Amino acid sequence: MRTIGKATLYFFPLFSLSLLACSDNDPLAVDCERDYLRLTLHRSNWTLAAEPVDFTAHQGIPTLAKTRAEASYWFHPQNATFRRDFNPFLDEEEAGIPVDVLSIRIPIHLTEDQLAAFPALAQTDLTNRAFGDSIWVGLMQGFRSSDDLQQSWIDVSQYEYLDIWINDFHQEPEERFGRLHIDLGMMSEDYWDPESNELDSEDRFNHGVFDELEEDTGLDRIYDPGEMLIDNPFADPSDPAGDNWNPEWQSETYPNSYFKINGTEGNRRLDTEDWNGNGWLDSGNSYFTFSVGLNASALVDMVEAYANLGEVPENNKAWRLYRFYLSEAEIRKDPSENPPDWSQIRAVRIWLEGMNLPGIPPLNALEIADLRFGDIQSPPW
Ligand SMILES: [Ca+2]
Ligand SMILES: [Ca+2]
Ligand SMILES: [Ca+2]
Ligand SMILES: [Ca+2]
Repeated sequence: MRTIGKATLYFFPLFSLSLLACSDNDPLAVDCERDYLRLTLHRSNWTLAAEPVDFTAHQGIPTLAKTRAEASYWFHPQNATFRRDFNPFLDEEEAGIPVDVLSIRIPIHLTEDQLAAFPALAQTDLTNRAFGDSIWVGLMQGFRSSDDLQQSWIDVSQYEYLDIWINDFHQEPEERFGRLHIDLGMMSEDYWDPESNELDSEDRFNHGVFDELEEDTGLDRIYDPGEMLIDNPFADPSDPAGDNWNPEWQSETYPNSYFKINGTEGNRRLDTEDWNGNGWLDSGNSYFTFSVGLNASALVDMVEAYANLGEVPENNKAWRLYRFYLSEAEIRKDPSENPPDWSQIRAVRIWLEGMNLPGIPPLNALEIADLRFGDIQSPPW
């Protein structure tokens, strides 16, 4: 290892890492653009994904809107990922520094322990399994500049590729399955109750101001006392719709559950499908798309990196870096829309399909440590 100014270069058996000083998390910050542009993974910037436009046509599945995995949730696991997970050669102090990751959990093929801890998920597990191969799940994020409210896109036209670090907890390559998709461009905002084809927002008076005392109802626009008890594992008589923000809920019986951390009622912020704040529901689709089977070889595979040292990553971690060249992206769009443009990327969606293969350890958790456009290889911090 050698150090040059603020940049530290590591020489690996498999790859080299260069760590630059830029660490700004704002996707629209200009300071980092020269070297890379990192998209924020912060939980609150993401919502469940609206239906990918191409799914039905490409896979012959007629009712995709109904096959999004039920009761999925996403959160930042505490003290579960460390710099050593991405670099076996760090000194002890740096190796133990935590790395924030975004974790998506899908209630499917849950273990007996998990079901015993939280029996309400048993029915959801069955429902998700019953979707068979058509089950999918994902998160999406619309871009909005904090400086210029008129700008609701990012320009990535100067970048060569997109890197993503993922962990699916499958260390054996033959046990890796499922397919990861990343969509970039313009996509429908309609992730909540898409069959109604309406803008769902807590801003019930559509006046552009969030009144926390009057409007923090959740996207159903109903407070607890008026909610109907619905068939949802996270619902109970105190929250009949199961839409409350409640990060501690069930954490005693199911540690690190975070089931209701994404609840929209009582989270003290405006929840809306209207990312770009233009006042209506944008439902058009025109975007670039990448995908990779999770059994494909990765640019960097930390299981291999550790194996070369005669070691195994702890806790079944299987961190891998996949790289997608922008020039190789495919396009998906509605017939009426213009083709997408790398200089105006309005949203990103990450989604999984093919998670349901009985007899193989389940793909029911995916962690993401980094998502960036770049021209350097570097670890996710
Ligand atoms: Ca809607
Ligand atoms: Ca509600
Ligand atoms: Ca509620
Ligand atoms: Ca809210």
